[in-house]
Amino acid sequence: MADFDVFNGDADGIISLVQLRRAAPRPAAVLVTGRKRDIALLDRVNAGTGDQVTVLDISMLTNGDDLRRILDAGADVFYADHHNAGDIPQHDNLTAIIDTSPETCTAFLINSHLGGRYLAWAVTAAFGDNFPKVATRAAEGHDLPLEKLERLGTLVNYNGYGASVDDLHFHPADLYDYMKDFDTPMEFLEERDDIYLQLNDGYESDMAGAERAKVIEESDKGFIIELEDHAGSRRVSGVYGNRLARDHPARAHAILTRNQGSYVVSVRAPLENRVGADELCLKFPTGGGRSAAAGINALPFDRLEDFVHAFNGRFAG
Ligand SMILES: [Mn+2]
Repeated sequence: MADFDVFNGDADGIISLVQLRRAAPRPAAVLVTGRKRDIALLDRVNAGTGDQVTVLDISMLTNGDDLRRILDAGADVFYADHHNAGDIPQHDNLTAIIDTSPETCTAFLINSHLGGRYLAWAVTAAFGDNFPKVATRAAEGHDLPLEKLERLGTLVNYNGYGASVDDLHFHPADLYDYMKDFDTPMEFLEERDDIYLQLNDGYESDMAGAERAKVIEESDKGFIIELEDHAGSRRVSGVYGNRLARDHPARAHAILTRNQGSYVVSVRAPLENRVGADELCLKFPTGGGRSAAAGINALPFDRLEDFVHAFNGRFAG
């Protein structure tokens, strides 16, 4: 009998698991995670009868074949997510909490599942996943240090971005390991400020680099930039996109970063109307995501013009 904890390596994925394992520890679980964009995680799981597989914050659409394989092999699966799920298999061994509404994230699905026991963690994750309104609303009346939680969520989310795990400050499994021992993010911040400071220093210097980006397209409806070609840009692109989105809520954003002969593209729909990002990205091979935030893993250089055209068609038209 084995346990597998499979989770996205961003703030939402890591903190969803922190909450679940505070409530129900599984110390021997095999941790399966990676960068934020490594979402085809279930293909690494070989589970069968008697095994328990927990899957958090990765699309069931992407992982559907492996989910069916694991269910057919007899394992029990608990699956919580807010990405496009496709057809949810009907199976006695599957418990699925799927909600693709643009106003929730996986950590809040887990928060509800646990009756709000670790709300401060869920609030941190929601900030990290760029749901500031959800986070603030849920925190009302709870006397939480919102600025600190927002910063921590942002930093943990930032840590998930990179072209490979080598780009990251911490492997997401390690970051989970450091956080899982604390009932609240406030306790974590108090005990492990070494981790906080390392992330914060990296973030500050990477963000300073992003300010020097090359502007490809700029209007009051949309903004496309290309970051400089180095690891810091690959780490900061998603978080920088979130900041631009918040500073310019009526505008859609696309951030391009060069990686091994193509662009990694990160798209944010306007905060004021959080739809269309997935629709745009799905027009290109290796594209995917949610209506509010989506991406393309490898956009060939010679498709840049097509992309700018499609972006304008979707958001600036
Ligand atoms: Mn998420």
